[in-house]
Amino acid sequence: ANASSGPDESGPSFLLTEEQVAFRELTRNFTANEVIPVAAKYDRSMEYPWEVIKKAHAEGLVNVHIPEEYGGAGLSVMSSSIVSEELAYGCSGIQTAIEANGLASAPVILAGNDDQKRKYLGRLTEEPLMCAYGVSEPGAGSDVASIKTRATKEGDKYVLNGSKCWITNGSVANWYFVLAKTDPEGKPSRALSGFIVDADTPGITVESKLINMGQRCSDTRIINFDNVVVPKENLLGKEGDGFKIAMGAFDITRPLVASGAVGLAQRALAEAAKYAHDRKTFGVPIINHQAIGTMLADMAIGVECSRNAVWRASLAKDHNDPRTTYLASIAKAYASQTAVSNADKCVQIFGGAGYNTEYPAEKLYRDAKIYTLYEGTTQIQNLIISRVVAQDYA
Ligand code: CS8
Ligand code: FAD
Repeated sequence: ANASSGPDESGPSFLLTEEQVAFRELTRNFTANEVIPVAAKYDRSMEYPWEVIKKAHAEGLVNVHIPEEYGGAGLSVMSSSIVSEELAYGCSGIQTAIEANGLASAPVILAGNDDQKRKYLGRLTEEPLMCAYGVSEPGAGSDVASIKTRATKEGDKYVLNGSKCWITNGSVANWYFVLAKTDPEGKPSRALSGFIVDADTPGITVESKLINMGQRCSDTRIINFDNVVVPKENLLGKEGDGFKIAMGAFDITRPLVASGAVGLAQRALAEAAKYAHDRKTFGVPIINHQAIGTMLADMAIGVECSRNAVWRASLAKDHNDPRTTYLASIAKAYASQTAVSNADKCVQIFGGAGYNTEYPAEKLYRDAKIYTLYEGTTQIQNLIISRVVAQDYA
């Protein structure tokens, strides 16, 4: 019913194409049948969701924005955002594990040469292999330019030394995107380079799983690089391009992380509304109490506005809009706040049951918080947005 042939000359349209509706239905069914039934189990065991990922890979729901010539679905950011939202509706931990592949492959899509793309993207589409994006370090998260990992050129190789922290898919990755300093004396944004590093290279050690508040089946690790030799063929772009490559990846993935937050926010609304129909107090279903209705209305407003912001940012990236970074930050900041707020209201509407593991509310509450932290904290999104505002009105 929501299908159309796409945007036309009449201007902006929120109608989805037939292909987008089909992807939404495919993912929605997959989520209902394969994700929702196992989400609580994986949350409790904190086990990596390999079985779900293998099935998602077989359905074509992993690596969706890898170009078709390298075996991917070649979806636009806009279409990918629909897939991310639907998966996160079922379990944002599983969706994060899946989308971390999208994040790690983004620098290769943006800056890789044909050989690098064929080898490393092709591999991901042929079989269910994971990859990881290694930028953050124990001493540097928000301030990317201050990372310490060193890549020293020795003949036709680079030697990497340092540690990366909080790396999603860290222990299951087949290869890593690693940002490292190649010119310690250079201007911060030209001092870094991006590398593709095979995970089985000698000198790499992966520490034990970090135990997080939520999204507990997602695998987050510290990775150490001790004299890790990387052939120069694995340098992405040119020396000094790394900072811009790493930032460019976020233009694709911040809208996709934000769409995950929308999925979670929508799930919180759905669970709260269903419970509010069933639960009676003072002789009526609690949905009839105006105070509950107002909370549900606020949750719905949050979902719709966040999704609009995500679609706006996604389309901006797809159309090379120069304000993409700014719009991606707006979507990320707003949708993550909505996820936290909706999860909080969901727990509130469930009353005591919201605090208990028998219902999905408490998991949503724990899972939501990360959205304000990873892929750039809310304060960093605000920094990016405020710099543009300052320039606009200078
Ligand atoms: O440091 C930047 C920043 O974004 N910090 C946040 C870091 C972050 O988001 N980390 C996330 C890590 S990954 C993660 O969390 C994974 S979550 C788990 C997986 C989930 C599933 C997907 C900053 C604070 C915004 C900027 O820092 P500054 O040091 O102030 O640099 P700038 O002066 O802004 O920029 C320096 C040069 O870089 C250019 N630039 C900036 N942004 C971009 C983009 N594209 C291309 N180039 C960019 N977006 C900028 O123009 C400057 O260029 P110059 O030529 O030097 O003038
Ligand atoms: P800090 O940078 O130390 O920030 C601390 C506080 O100061 C925050 O509130 C921050 O907003 C605030 N702050 C910092 N600078 C400013 C400023 N200029 N103005 C105002 N406030 C400021 N990274 C990867 O590279 N790859 C991954 O796959 C990955 N996955 C992750 C998964 C999880 C579960 C987590 C928790 C993190 C992950 N990260 C990953 C790292 C994540 O991107 C960082 O944690 C995040 O960018 C914040 O960095 P930090 O933790 O070092 O906090």
